[in-house]
Amino acid sequence: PQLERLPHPAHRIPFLGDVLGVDRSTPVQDSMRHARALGPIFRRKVFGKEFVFVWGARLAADLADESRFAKHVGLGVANLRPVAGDGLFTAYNHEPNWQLAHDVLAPGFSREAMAGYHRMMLDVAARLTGHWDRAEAAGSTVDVPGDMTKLTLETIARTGFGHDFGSFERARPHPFVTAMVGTLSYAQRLNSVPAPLAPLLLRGATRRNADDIAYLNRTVDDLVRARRTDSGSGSDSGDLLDRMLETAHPETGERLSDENVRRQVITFLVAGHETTSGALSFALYYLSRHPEIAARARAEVDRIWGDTAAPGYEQVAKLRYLRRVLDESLRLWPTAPAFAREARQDTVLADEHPMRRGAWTLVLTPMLHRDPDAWGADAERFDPDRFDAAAVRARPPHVFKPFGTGARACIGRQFALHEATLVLGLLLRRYELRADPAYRLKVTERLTLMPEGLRLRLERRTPPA
Ligand code: MNH
Repeated sequence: PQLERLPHPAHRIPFLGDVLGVDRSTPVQDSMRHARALGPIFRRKVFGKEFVFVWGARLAADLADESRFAKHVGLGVANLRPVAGDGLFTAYNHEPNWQLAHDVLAPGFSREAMAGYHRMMLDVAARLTGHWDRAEAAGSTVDVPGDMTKLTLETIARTGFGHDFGSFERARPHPFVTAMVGTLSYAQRLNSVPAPLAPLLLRGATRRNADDIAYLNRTVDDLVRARRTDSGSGSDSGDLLDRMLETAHPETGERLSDENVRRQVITFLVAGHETTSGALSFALYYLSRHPEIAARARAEVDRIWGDTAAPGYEQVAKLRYLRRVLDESLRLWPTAPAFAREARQDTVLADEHPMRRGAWTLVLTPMLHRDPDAWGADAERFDPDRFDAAAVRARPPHVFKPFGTGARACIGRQFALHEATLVLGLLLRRYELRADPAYRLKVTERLTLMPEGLRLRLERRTPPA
């Protein structure tokens, strides 16, 4: 969009933080504040650079037109290139490895594949409930985001690569996790310093980041090598790694290179756990704050699962109300809070804002999800019934985008939704969730969003016989 014409925050005298880029720990929530003041499209300086933000439903719907717009790899995504290279999430649209990996991996996220992961997801969930049972018995509270992150990391490691980080058994995170988190926060920090000063300001961090990446690469290469050796002996775990190593492209017969497999493994570990962990954590926050909604969801679980010790794949898909709770949590706090779209050719956004080929804009998802034009005057209120079938039909399309849009939308969507619904069902069936009335929602940002410091007290319940 033509920059000069767009509304922007009033200028003020820059303070040191603006210059050094420190003290910018909540860029998303700051942008939400500006969005409320400036309207559906605006520009603002973040990290010393000018960005255009879009959140109005009509504008966002136009950006979903794949014939004129595509994913833009920039900012936080581009900063992850040294770690994730041309892996699915960070690949440029024109890189041949995107289409190749997409085609090879898509069956790994099909319904049948998901039904195969279900058992492994149940096993990991049992480690969470074991941990929570002990906390309940001891009368202590549980660390929701911390434990959800352990759960989702173990789930993707297991279903993806048959690996066990032992997160629930460790006092400190596995070194692989520390390295991964290190590279993520480094990527975020890179945004917050002016590029020319980065070598100076981040010198120590840059060295640590290189070590972290080397460690990630080494660990993944070992894993892949081990798998290549024992696949000769006929073991077949049916996980994502097997698919990557064994599947040839259906038409061209091409395979992923070793280098690319390494990129994909790291991509899935990174993309597949913090986002889902945040989604679960926000859902648990809202469930603990709305006992009547929790009761309704719990009644559904009791009705559909009865006293089955281990619910089957199909029994998770039937939890329609619980799915709405999850959708509604992802509406208010989409844990991947923005995605970037660029013009494929010179075009005019929503007949109003001229864009040159290659120009790009950020869709600010939490605000798109609160646009009164699409969601009504009470858009800030938590209400899962917004996702019942009739209400969904009554809304314009392209106003709910927690998983992005188009060809580059999230490949792990069904995976995340299945995992999260399964786990919420298991937790609701097993515990009453008691919120600390003094807790005020505080959202932290680290590329993804998370309810900081959320702890819950649990009470075991006896499910109906
Ligand atoms: Mn996921 C892309 C959100 C879970 C793997 N994911 C995206 C995008 C969003 C997103 C938004 C698009 C980003 C962009 O346009 O730049 N993802 C989520 C959310 C959850 C999630 C909110 C959980 C909730 N994602 C998962 C899981 C996996 C995964 C689980 C893997 C198992 N996501 C990906 C990959 C991509 C992606 C891979 C890149 C897809 C592509 O470009 O082809």
